[in-house]
Amino acid sequence: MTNDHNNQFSLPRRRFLQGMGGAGATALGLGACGFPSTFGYSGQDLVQPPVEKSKDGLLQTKVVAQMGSFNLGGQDVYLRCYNGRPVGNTLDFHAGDTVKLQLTNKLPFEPFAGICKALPDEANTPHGFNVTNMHVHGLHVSPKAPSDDILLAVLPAGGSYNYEYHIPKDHPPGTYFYHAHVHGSTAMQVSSGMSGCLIVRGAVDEIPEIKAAKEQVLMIQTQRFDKQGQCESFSLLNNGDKTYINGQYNPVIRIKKGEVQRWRIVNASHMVPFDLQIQTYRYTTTLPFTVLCYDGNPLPNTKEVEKIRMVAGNRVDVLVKGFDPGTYFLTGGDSAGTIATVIIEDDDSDGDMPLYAGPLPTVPELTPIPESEVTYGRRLEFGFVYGENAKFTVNNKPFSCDDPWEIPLNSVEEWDVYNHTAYPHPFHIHVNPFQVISGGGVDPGTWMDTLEFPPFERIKFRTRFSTFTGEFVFHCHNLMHEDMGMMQAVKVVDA
Ligand SMILES: [Cu+2]
Repeated sequence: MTNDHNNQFSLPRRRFLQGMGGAGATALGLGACGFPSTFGYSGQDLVQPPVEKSKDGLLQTKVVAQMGSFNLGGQDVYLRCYNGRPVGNTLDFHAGDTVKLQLTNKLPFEPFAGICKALPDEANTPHGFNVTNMHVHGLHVSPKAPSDDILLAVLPAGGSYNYEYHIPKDHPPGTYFYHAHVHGSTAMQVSSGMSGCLIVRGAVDEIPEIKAAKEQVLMIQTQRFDKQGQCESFSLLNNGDKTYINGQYNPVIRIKKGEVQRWRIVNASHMVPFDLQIQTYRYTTTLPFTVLCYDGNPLPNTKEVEKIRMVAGNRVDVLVKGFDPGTYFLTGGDSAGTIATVIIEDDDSDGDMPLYAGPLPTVPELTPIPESEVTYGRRLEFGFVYGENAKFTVNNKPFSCDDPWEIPLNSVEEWDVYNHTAYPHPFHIHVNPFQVISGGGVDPGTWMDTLEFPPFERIKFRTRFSTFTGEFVFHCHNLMHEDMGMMQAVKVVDA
């Protein structure tokens, strides 16, 4: 099941098989409900990941990074995961809350020199697959430990770290996600499923028509594994294969006639872009999405679209209404294009729910940035160095801990980024969202934290380095590229 649309480069074959006992392969040949799996139809209703909610302003949770045995799309697998499941628990809290997250690493032991101690070549070669840490993708929180510091490592075979995130009161309410982010093992771990949904609640959630909608989390992942159900080879990650939602292959999402649901969709793939569309077989009818938020950032007004493009790392909050009963398909996944089957049931017992369309509450942090506010402009370039030891670069250098760019707090910058390669490189920056000026396939003015970045194109955006000092990174969210060097640190300092 390999394809070539995302077969973006070939790597020297490296295999890391030592010490990996585990579940043997079971070629079932049958889908979970007895259909031959070649039909690509599992028939199971979509199951939500377990939800943990904040109480009195506090959410305390424990996340265990471990090897897990479970079944994915008919195959028994043995993969790196959180708490033994294909997808992490959903963490549901309000702007203004505190989240305390204890991460324990129970992956098998391996020696590790430290993220910043490896030699440059080693640092930018995939390695340390059992070393982990935590990143809260898109959250506007401090990058300093014990908050969102991705330069610290939690060592395998029992290491532990207590993260603490203080969510600002005016944090944009929407959908975010958490995932592993140790440079060298990010792609391996995220691909294998080490991610979970984050829900930040705020004013948007109080609009009556939105509040009334049943919520569904759609964590879309692209686990990769060999015939034994394991993934110990970095090059395996480059293959195309199935797309999963919440650890299920082609599950059924049911909507009653007249019902409105709110879907929180996360592209938690390590690299695959999705073009999501809900349509009937033969594409005769399409069910529109009403977009509330891109990357957790509420739009000024809802927007109705037929198709949603999501690169790895993007999230979208949408309303979906069941109009005409029938069977639809959520398409736009990887090699096997259907991600889910959507059944609109001929049952209007819950009545005709209004589909909200109109303005959404504004968030101060997302006030548009006029040119007059910009204090500094940068041009930068994403590149690729060919050769035996191929590297992905930012301004001609693969990642190093030694040269963070210093940026004074409260700077407002305009970045003009050029993709000087033949590969797409979804651009992602931590801590602060940015407002798109041009490029990236979104409307100018949209606030994002991850942006499509096609080959030989430019993206331009403005961003405020507000609220938080400390060191964090921007990088390519094709996490294979990140592990191979396409990352740069910035350090926001007191002015
Ligand atoms: Cu890239």
